[in-house]
Amino acid sequence: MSGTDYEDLRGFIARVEELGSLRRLTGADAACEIGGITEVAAGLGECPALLFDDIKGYPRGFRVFTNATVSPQRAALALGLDPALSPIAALKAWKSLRTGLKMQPPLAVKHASFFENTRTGAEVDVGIFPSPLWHKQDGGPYIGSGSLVVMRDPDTGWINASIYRVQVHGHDRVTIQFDHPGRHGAIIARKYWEQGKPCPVAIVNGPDPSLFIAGFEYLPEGTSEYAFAGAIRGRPVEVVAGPHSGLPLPAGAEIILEGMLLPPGEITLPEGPFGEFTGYYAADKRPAPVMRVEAMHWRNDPILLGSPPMKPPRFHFGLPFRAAGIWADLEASGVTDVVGAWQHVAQLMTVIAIQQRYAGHAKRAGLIAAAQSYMGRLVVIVDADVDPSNLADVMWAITTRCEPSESVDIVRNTWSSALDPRITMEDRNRGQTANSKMIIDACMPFSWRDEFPKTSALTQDEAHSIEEKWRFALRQR
Ligand SMILES: Cc1cc2nc3c(=O)[nH]c(=O)nc-3n(C[C@H](O)[C@H](O)[C@H](O)COP(=O)(O)O)c2cc1C
Ligand SMILES: [Mn+2]
Repeated sequence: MSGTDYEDLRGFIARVEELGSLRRLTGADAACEIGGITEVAAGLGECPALLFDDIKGYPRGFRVFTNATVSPQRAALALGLDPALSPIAALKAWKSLRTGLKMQPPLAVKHASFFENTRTGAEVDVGIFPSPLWHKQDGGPYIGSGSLVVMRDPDTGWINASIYRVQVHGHDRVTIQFDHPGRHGAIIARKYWEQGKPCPVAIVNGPDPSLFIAGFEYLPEGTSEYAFAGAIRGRPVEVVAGPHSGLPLPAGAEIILEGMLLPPGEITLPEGPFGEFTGYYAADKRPAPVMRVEAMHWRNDPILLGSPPMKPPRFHFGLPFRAAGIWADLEASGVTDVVGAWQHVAQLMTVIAIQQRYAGHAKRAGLIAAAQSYMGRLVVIVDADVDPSNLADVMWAITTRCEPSESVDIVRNTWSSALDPRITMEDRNRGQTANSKMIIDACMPFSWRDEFPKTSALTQDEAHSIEEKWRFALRQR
């Protein structure tokens, strides 16, 4: 892997523009309009990225960039892969790369463009940035929907930098929301709070896509997202020390907030509600820890990276990164001949394609994939001739190769979360956040696969070469 060919968010936007998928919009309202336009655009076939400027009530140049990586092409570009790869080929390339990635610790530098503008103390006003009200029933505007939250473990010095949403409550007050107590940020903050201290924290708004992807990855405790982003980039992330927090901050970032996350014993604020990636609200307002913002820094004409959760199938990433993880897990568990993996409906449905080798092969893959599928209820196993990224093909396999009375199993009490809309609020409140999963074996039955009716369809390779050869004639009007 040669790494990425962008340095910062602006470099990425320039590459997106070269691909022809950038749209510039002026005059939109941060209250619901930016969010609405973003959701509509994400549902269009070409799925353009959007750069909003001249936002109503804000100075020209204070911009919001959305749908950065929602298309498979731009998700590939963000990883430094060829955006012309087919989605399934891009995911396969990423799966292989990810297994061999070498962590690259960040590199300390002295200069950062975000020191072009600084405000501290009583001058701090987070309200100067056009934080969108993303969905109309959200509890308020969110400056952080695609922002990194940076903290240092007080015992080991490990820097955690992952994505948690950040709601604006006042000129120097924002909240940070942890989905559950196992989040690294929650674990680190608690260590400070237990000593009766506030936790130094920085919010990185407008990170580049390598940081955005790293912030979503499940990394082990002690591993910094900065090192993983460096591995994606093929060179270290450059960081400068925040003058107020001492925390390392990506030098290419657009807008930085530095401050303290206050002990919840002292203060909390009602956070949310916030539309989730399931397409629903998961809860009403809940108390969340408060960050007192002590300093803010921003580049001239700053760009806020916005990544609101939207109704599926729209998702932050146009390549299902979690499916690459499951694919690697299957291989690591000794399941051979996995030829593809994908997730549909914003990671709520997992599909694995295998070249069947023995009786029980498909179910072996299905059980592991089910165990590793967060929140989803559907796991489908298909034969190697079916493209798992093509939902129509997957449904064809289900409707022609699966006999429900024989080929479907249900596993109970499996991994979900408090965001799951199909678990009662009463259950969620008492921590009963498991669901069940249906494993659909949509492969030809192994024992009589040789007698299974032959398909009349073109193979994926045949279809591809015909499309290459006859593309011009087929597109003529
Ligand atoms: C756009 C986006 C928004 C997210 N928002 C939240 C959030 O508000 N709270 C949360 O706990 N996790 C959120 N996540 C998921 C975490 O970032 C993800 O699970 C990450 O791996 C957690 O990192 P950690 O292991 O360092 O805690 C979000 C992910 C993305 C991509
Ligand atoms: Mn982490």
